Amino acid sequence: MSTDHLKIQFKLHPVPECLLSRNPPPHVNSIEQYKKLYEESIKNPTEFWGKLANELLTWHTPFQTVLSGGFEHGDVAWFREGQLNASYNCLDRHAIKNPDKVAIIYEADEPGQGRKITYGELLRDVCRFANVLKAHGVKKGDTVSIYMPMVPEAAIAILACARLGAVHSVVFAGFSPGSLRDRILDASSKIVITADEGCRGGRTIHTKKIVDEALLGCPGVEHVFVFRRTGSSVPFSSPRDVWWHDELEKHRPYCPPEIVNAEDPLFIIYTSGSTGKPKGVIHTTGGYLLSAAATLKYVFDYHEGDIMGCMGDIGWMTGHNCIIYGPLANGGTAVLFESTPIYPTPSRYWEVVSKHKITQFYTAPTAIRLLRKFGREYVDPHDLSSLRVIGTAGEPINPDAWEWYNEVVGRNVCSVIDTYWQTETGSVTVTSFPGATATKPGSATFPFFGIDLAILNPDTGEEIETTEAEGVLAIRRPWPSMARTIYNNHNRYLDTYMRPYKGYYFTGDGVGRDHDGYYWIRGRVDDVINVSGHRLSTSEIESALIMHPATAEAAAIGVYNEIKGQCVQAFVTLKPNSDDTDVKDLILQVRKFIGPFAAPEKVYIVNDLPKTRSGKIMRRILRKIVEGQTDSLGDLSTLANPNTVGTLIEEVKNS
Ligand code: 6R9
Repeated sequence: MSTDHLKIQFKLHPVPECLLSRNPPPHVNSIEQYKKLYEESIKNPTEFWGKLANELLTWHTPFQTVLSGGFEHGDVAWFREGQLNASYNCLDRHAIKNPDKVAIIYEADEPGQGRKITYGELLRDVCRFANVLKAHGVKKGDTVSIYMPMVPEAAIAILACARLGAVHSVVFAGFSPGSLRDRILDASSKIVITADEGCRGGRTIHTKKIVDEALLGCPGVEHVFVFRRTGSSVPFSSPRDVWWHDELEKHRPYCPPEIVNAEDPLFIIYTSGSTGKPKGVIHTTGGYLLSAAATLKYVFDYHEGDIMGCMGDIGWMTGHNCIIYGPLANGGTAVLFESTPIYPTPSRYWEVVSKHKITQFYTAPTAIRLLRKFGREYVDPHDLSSLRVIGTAGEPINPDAWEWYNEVVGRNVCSVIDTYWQTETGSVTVTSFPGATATKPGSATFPFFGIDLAILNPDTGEEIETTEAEGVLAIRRPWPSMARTIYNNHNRYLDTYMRPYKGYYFTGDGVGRDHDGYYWIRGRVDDVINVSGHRLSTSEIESALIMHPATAEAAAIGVYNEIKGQCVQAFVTLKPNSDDTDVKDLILQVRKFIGPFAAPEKVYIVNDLPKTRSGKIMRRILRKIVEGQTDSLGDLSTLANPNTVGTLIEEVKNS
């Protein structure tokens, strides 16, 4: 692959002087220190992670073996003899010393309606709810599905599961009944935790109704705990349904933590892959918690008194890590934000920053692009002087959006961090360090501690060893928070991550490395579409479209979109006598089956789809046609029906 484009000189932003002269200084305060620590983490991982695990976590039983196992069989185990409890690490040890310190700042959808929850209160509520779950039969190893709006009770539910050693499976509350059903069934949860309704951006979401619809297909669910968020009357079927507040009152606010093994699962989180149904990624207690704690400390340069403002949803990996486990494991304070960046106005984020004196602010590039469109007049009037580190995750950030974020939000005195990671990596994988790395807008820069990156030639699987390189991104050795398996499908885990390139973990992303060794994440090389940082697979969308009675065949593609990064577009061929099918119905089909965020922006009804002789739809061709690049369609020789291309170009033009 050509690497000429890597020679372009990008503007280098040094670490802002004011950050280096702070007292206390950043945890990593020079590039030399980063290099030294990184080298230690690679040369001597046992010592490096062993030391950090004892520094950042409290163990009930000490571990003796730091790492065993490897990629080949997927039998990686970190801290194997060690025993601990995640909720003890996130709550008790801080609440004992500092019960009045604020753990969670709840910023409700309507400004002014939130509240603050101290470590003492959070511990009591978590214990109470853990006792509720226990009284309903939940025990170590059971799975519990959580489908909740962004309210503190979601955090309480998560930590109550962790307290009992039960495995939580949080499902993003934007998913449809069908998607929720699939995730409850796959996880075999007998318990679901939800709310009557949700509030987001001034709109009401009928959460309980969605759950009820999902549960029509889940006969194994025994109890649904319903938190009252709005108080509206909602369908309620006793004895299956139980009110959160009624139960809570019955129980004592202390519950001893269940001590689990470091390798016992802490949670399942579902994510999309290139094929098949969503994967239930498993994260374990010791390794995951250590990396979550280390990310907050080093990547966000967390110090005592800081306020972490992660705008992501707890239903995604970012929320698990940067709202719950990372901040709380460090005894820090996290903001839990229920609303959107533009409700009630596009100033909302900045009002929240100045109101709560947020020090670390974290969001997705899509939000930055959106707010940039509204203009700096929504940012400028607000006091953002508390900010020190501003970050993004979830998708590549365009250099323009980066510069705007740095100048308008960061006022050139903050560190801007572009953090690359995945649900499967469990914690940040490529990132700059606020006090150490000179940044190049659009580059996630360098690997985090212990992450041994390799760039592979996608065709041969050989490692490209030159500094300048372009290929696919892989990781050479295990790190503590890597996913250990896919729930009930270890073979799929090996097939997806370990087998594509023997000896490596395969990320599924394309990457470049420039002459200075900076990494540039290019995006997915598989059939994963990234809409506003939400991962979707082409096959999920196609399956939804095919369920429509008029659809014969469907193909979904990701197309460049200025705000969302990518949006979904789809091509559909119809069954005979279905010519009166309304495109709106097809779009609705996807909204209904997956969720509103997955709805295609456009559906083209066409005569035929371009296919290889073996019957594979060539989505690459569809993408080029939609993007107007019809003169660079590439090799069409494998097409079974080359004539379709001309017809498709016309059909897209005329639609
Ligand atoms: C944490 C999270 C993972 C995929 C990943 C990649 C893309 C994430 C990125 C980025 C470029 C960044 N991605 N961060 N691409 N720069 N800083 O987002 O997890 O939802 O599993 O998505 O997102 O393509 O493979 P997840």
